[in-house]
Amino acid sequence: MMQHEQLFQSKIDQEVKIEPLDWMPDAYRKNLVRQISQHAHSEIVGMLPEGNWITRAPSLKRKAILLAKVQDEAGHGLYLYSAAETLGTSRDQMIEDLHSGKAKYSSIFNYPTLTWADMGAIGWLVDGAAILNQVMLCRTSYGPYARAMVRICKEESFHQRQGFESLLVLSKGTETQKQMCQDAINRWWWPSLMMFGPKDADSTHSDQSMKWKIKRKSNDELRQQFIDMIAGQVKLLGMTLPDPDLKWNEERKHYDFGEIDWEEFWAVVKGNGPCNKERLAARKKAWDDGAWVREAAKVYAEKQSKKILKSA
Ligand code: BYC
Repeated sequence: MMQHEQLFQSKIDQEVKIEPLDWMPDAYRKNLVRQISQHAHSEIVGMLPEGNWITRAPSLKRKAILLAKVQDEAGHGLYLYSAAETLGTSRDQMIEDLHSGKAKYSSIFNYPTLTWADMGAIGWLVDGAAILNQVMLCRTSYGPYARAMVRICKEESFHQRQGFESLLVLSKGTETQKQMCQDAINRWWWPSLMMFGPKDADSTHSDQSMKWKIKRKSNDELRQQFIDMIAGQVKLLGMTLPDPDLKWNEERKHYDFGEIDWEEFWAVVKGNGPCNKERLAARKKAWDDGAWVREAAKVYAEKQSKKILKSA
């Protein structure tokens, strides 16, 4: 066992990817199943707030973009569930854990989408936050997860740009459109900062995940990178971020920022955010409504196998 563990750690240290059939510590496997499945759930639950606006997009062009984006999220969920399955868990188990509340999904998707400007703010801020985290995950130590992330990042990059461009149009529009744009930024800013997880000092998994190179940057490091990036971009929109303490710090060469409401974060993570119940109910309904499709696909696959066996 000791030898296995040494070989495993030296592969990680030498940047050799860990593959599904390689020996790995149980805790590494468990941690990855946790993170990848929660990531997959986030993509699937994340379709709901934006899906809410597909029928109300203001033009055919915006509708086509939004449809493509929401479909991309479904695809991301599929790549990620498949990556998690290579670790020996099943899709049914992961879905059950989501429905029972055992598995988490990103806190951000428990907030409502109140106006069309929220579609732009989600693309720019939420996908913007997601992409910083995911660029790091392209180099994560587990091969199937890293490879899934490469394609996901390409698509997220389009998502972020379409969000920014959509807000740019609003920011140059009528007074009402400008107000909608600012209001959406105000509502999504703090929840976006919470996406990066608790402060490093309060993070349960970071130390071990960094040693195993599952994570390569800490929650606080990525959060700071995001704030620096967005504080620059918001000027192009002529809008502001809702933080009176946001200020460039010449010494640190980073923006200082105000305190995140961690009570709100933990309340949302524990299931008490504005939309937690609604989101889970929507997912459960979709699962129940799809039961006949899964059943039909299973019977069809069994029939095909019998046919092949007969003709062999
Ligand atoms: N929300 O020890 P920590 C997208 C939990 S979706 C809820 O720091 P870790 C998109 C954490 O799970 C992209 N829970 O954890 C889709 C842990 O609890 P458990 C989503 C959170 O894992 C549609 C506990 O708090 N991205 O792009 O080392 C439309 C302690 O935290 C949150 C990913 O999932 C949170 N925000 O670090 C648009 C990326 N933060 O599990 C866009 C993959 C923390 O022990 N995930 N918790 O019960 C990660 O990189 C890491 O899991 C995190 C947290 C950085 C999020």
